[in-house]
Amino acid sequence: MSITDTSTSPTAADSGAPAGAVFRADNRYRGTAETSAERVDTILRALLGAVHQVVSDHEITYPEFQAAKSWLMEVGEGDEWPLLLDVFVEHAVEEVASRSRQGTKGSIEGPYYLPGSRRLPAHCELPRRADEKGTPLSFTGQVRDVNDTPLPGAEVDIWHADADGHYSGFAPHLPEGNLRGLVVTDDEGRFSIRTIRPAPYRIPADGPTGRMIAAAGRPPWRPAHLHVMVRAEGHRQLTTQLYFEGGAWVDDDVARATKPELFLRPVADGEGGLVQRYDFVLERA
Ligand code: MBD
Ligand code: FE
Repeated sequence: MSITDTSTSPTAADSGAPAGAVFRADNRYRGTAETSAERVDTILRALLGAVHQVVSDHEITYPEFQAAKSWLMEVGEGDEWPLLLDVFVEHAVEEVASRSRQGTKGSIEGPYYLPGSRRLPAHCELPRRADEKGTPLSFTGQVRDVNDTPLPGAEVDIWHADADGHYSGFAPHLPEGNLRGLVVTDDEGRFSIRTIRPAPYRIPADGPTGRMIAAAGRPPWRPAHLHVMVRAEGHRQLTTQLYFEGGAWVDDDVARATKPELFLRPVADGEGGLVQRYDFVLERA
């Protein structure tokens, strides 16, 4: 298969499982969750209490209990815990974190962030294949603080799926670093990034996460989105996602991570492409 062949869908082994390896190598949060025995006990009681209540209310049978064990073991064997937890649980954690946040709304990080993207100047094109498919998208904006002061030298670390809904690093046919970049804002805190409009993302059907979603008869889709982490010296990092108003699955995100403030409405540039301005506002750390 050539590196430009986009006809194959990544399998669970190509995408969910590498996300497990990426998580294991991630040391951003290592050693930062110091928790007292009292808090562990409180949370464990609450968590097990909720599980026991489901067993009782829904009269879970022995065959169902054993099937649940098998499925949970497969989640581990397939290295899909990061994918599963980011799809089903991260939005709730993000909502708690967002309670104390001012400025641009956050959203979940998901399992496909990769550190170490290429540093790019403020006005740039994301790395892409020579024959990258998709509608050109010019994504411009400014990074400011909550008092409207522009933030020069801020980092807009952006990553998104291609026009087939696949992420580089998690689909073997895509070149490393494709549609990923760490863009540094100019003297006025501005950036303009040329890229393409991503497609919706489908949870791989052949892994335990995809099989559970199918077993529940739910659509396995996330709406098309741009992921960003925005960082500036002395400011609280923003992790969010931007969605396309009116796009497929925006009202039915399997990961429940959309917020109305994060919807883009790109306009035609008159040359077959789209333009969108979106400004990011950071609060002080
Ligand atoms: C994604 O692309 C994503 O952003 C999340 C949160 C979960 C699975 C795939
Ligand atoms: Fe994503």
